[in-house]
Amino acid sequence: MFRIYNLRVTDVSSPNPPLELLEVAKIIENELALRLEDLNLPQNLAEAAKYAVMNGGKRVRPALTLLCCEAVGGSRKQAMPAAIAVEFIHCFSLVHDDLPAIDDDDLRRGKPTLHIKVGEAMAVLAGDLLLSVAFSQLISEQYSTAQQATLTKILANATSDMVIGQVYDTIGGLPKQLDKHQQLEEIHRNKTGALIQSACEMGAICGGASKDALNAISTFGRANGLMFQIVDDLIDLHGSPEHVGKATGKDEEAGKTTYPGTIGVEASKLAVQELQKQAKSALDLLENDAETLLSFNLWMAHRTR
Ligand code: GRG
Repeated sequence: MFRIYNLRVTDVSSPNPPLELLEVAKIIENELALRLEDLNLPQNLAEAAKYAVMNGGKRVRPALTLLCCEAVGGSRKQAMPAAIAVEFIHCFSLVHDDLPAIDDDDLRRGKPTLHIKVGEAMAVLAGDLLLSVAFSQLISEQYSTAQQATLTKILANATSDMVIGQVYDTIGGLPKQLDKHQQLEEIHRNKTGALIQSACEMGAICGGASKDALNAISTFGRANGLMFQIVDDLIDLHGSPEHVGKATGKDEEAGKTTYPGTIGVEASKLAVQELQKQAKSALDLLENDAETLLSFNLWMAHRTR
């Protein structure tokens, strides 16, 4: 056992996040379950939504929201509604991404995907539901009207960027003037990076961040978001479905534009290191202690699923 940025960790390349972060994920899980119950849905839709959300996700995005709020001097509690909102959006995106019309996946988080479990129509509808109830989380009395408006704008923009990224990735339409490397970055920053960046920025807004602190968190989130997808590309290339909990090797099979496919495995690993350093430098600009957030970022650079 050794310490990284003050957290006790058994191994940086452990598939599981540091212990303290597993605890954060557990608190988020409890809150997700409560928020779903509060929706008062017909039983079949409630079961589908629960299956889509309460199924062993790592809770990376909501954990970032809580930790970014804390890193600008707020409390984790202040950031909870925004954290739930971003995880609902993420779960919606996974459900729709897995559909036969898009990625056509049978396995997600180690279990049959939602459309395999309940059929395509219900999976589409449960995804739609999660997309809408995500935004109602932001209309929370915990937030001022100005905060509600800012949070809504950040999450709506990130969600539409994610859809744009998915269109680029699966259908095409990238701006023609971009070279191969720029195309790659454009896909990744939209498809995955935007939502992760928004998770961080929303945390900062919930914590009442100053302009400088919000800028620092935004830079952190941007680097962290791109890094996350490059690591995901490497996992898709090298991971086993049993370990990762979803089909792997699919990017290459589908001829997708990936980092390792475009710049090679070693250069992709270097890009991860570089982005991790950029994320760390951004946190150095904060007045508050961001050690937990930094530890999380480090684990994200080394994760294996
Ligand atoms: C609007 C029809 C329609 C579809 C939306 C936008 C979209 C489809 C899909 C989003 C694109 C997507 C799935 C990007 C991949 C992002 C990614 C790496 C997901 C896995 O995230 P993890 O590892 O998953 O955090 P867990 O299971 O831990 O939550």
